[in-house]
Amino acid sequence: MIFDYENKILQVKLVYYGPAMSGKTTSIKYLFSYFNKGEKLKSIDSSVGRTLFFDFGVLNFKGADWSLKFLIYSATGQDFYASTRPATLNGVDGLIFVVDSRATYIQHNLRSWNELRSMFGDQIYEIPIVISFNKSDLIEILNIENNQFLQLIDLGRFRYISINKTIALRGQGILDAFNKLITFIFPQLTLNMSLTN
Ligand SMILES: Nc1nc2c(ncn2[C@@H]2O[C@H](COP(=O)(O)OP(=O)(O)O)[C@@H](O)[C@H]2O)c(=O)[nH]1
Ligand SMILES: [Mg+2]
Repeated sequence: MIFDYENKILQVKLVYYGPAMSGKTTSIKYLFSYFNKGEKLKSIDSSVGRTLFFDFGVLNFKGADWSLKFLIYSATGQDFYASTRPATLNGVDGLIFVVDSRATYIQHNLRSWNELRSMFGDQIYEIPIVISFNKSDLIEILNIENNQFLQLIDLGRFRYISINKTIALRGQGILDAFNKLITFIFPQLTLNMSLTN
């Protein structure tokens, strides 16, 4: 978090993290289009539509006194580009971990989670995190594998954690997840502030 006292701007860094193809870009695209800022989101895609480096965009909210500037990134799941990830995660204020909820993806989810964990060590327990079980249109209820995932990541150790179901394709749950994360970071904040530029 960066405080710009002169201009009264608080800069906050949020990262959508998770395995390749879990729905990070779809989630961020929905978020930006919801705030009518679709054109502000930059995605660097390959010819097959995967995010090669990251998505990046800025959302500005004008408060009564201070303004909030959210820098929003997604971190790629591709192993080949693993070296771009630590820079993206540097100084992060909150994470949305996007899980592919389908049972057969548990290993992908766990591998991505362990990667994340290895970059933060025990510091991860201090970072506000929302876990989004995405593609929940493709499952009936949270399955055994999803529950296994939650057990393996040791939920009880986190200071701020929330479990959320999303269907990024339809925008379902995306705003809730975002609001939850913001509330963890700023417990006093009500996000009915108006958007600027
Ligand atoms: N059925 C379904 N498909 C989704 C959902 N979210 C994303 N997808 C699809 O999953 C694929 C990967 O999504 P993308 O956002 O590019 O994943 P990323 O690699 O994590 O950025 C795309 O074909 C999306 O349309 C969802 O909630 N349900
Ligand atoms: Mg992507």
